[in-house]
Amino acid sequence: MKPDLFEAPDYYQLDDLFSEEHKLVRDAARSWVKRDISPIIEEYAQKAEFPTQIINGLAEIGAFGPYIPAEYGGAGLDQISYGLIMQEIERGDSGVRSTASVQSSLVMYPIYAYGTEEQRKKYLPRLASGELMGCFGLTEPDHGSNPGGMVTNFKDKGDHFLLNGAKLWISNAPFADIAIVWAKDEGGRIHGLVVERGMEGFSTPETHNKWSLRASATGELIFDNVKVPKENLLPGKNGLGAPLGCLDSARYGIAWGAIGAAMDCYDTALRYARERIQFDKPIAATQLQQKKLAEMITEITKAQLLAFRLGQLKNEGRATTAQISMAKRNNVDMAIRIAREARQVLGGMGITGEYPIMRHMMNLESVITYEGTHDIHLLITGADITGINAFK
Ligand code: TGC
Ligand code: FAD
Repeated sequence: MKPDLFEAPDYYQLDDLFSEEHKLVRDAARSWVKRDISPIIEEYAQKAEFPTQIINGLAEIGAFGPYIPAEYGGAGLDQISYGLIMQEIERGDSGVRSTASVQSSLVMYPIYAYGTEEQRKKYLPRLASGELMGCFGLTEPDHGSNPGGMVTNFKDKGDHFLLNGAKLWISNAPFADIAIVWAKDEGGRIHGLVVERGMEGFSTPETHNKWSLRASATGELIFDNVKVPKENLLPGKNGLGAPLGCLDSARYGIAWGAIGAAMDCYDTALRYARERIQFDKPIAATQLQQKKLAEMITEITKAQLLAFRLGQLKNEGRATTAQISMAKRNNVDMAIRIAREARQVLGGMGITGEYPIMRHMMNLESVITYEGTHDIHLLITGADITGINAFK
């Protein structure tokens, strides 16, 4: 892969709105991605392997639990810093950002928000340092967009719960030490359980042959009469709203992350267009290529402003699920469109691993599907503005 010459676009001088802490956190993540992700990521994506050696680095830049209080090992940062870390990591690769999103918002967050003090102390510091890695099991083979229909269930056996069922498409599953598993009790109410690797009857087969998110490990969670200690139930919240509350946080991070992937594609295409000579002049001198590049920076700028305002609302505890859906949907769609256009600017070179664009483009096919598909987020906005739920 070519050397990482990335220069972040900031067309509307958003830097003026960031605090010194925001910029420090972002620049640390940016330097780490240049040093530890860019040189290796293409190779790991090509061989479809998660680079486990980056776990310590992710922990050091505060990517595991950025907004979890320091007393539990988190970085104690605000939501804009969290977003900026996700942006920088996804500038490197969406699969690496996935690992950080899952660990922070789908594993640490539910333990922090719904767990007991004992559970927080037991798991959070070790998750923040990367000593323990986690995954989040909501989706099932027959229940993706409609997680409320899940069939994974547990029965009360007196001194323990007996868990049965299966989860599909689970990021980090093949190597996770713990899984936050959403399952129904005998009354059909959804609860979160902490399932630990090594519990009898619990297995995590890897999902192979992905054309997308190849540097992220994806797998199944299979529960065959798994005895789960009663103290592993997260007691603070139950019902579908409990996992959906975690998704709010992860989707918010993705709204920022997608900007990173788009910025990398734009920056690569801009540099290439200035250097690539055809018909005796740089292709950047042609109106058609300028149109592509001008539209890219316009869309990136709009997405940056959307994410920044959402971050302010999130810091004030005022961001709604529907506002988060709008930003996740818009920004991921923006990124995938830019990846497709940027790929064309590079001509044939755009399909090679010499440049990051094709990898971003393929990754974004997962990002536009997971954490709620593009269409599901549109329906969330539709329900919010009309007051009529079109899901059912
Ligand atoms: P609905 O009737 O709308 O809601 C059920 C209950 O949940 C409450 N609720 C929320 N509570 C907290 N936070 C939220 N964001 C909430 N949204 C809804 C709601 O008030 C209700 O409460 P109650 O007390 O009345 O029961 O539910 P529905 O069955 O109609 O479904 C709504 C729908 C389709 C929007 C939702 O299920 C959905 O978002 N589907 C998409 C599924 C999804 O996003 N899956 C993601 C799996 S995890 C993943 O992909 C990780 S990718 C890895 C990575 O990030 O890298
Ligand atoms: P379906 O729900 O079957 O949807 C298929 C199509 O139908 C979509 O286009 C959808 O928009 C459309 N559709 C569905 N319902 C409606 C409707 N009512 N109206 C109109 N259109 C509709 N899940 C986890 O729990 N944890 C993870 O860590 C995780 N990681 C993932 C990693 C990857 C790489 C991928 C690809 C997925 C991951 N997922 C994870 C699962 C992801 O959240 C689901 O794939 C997603 O929610 C969509 O579910 P589905 O694939 O079953 O599609």
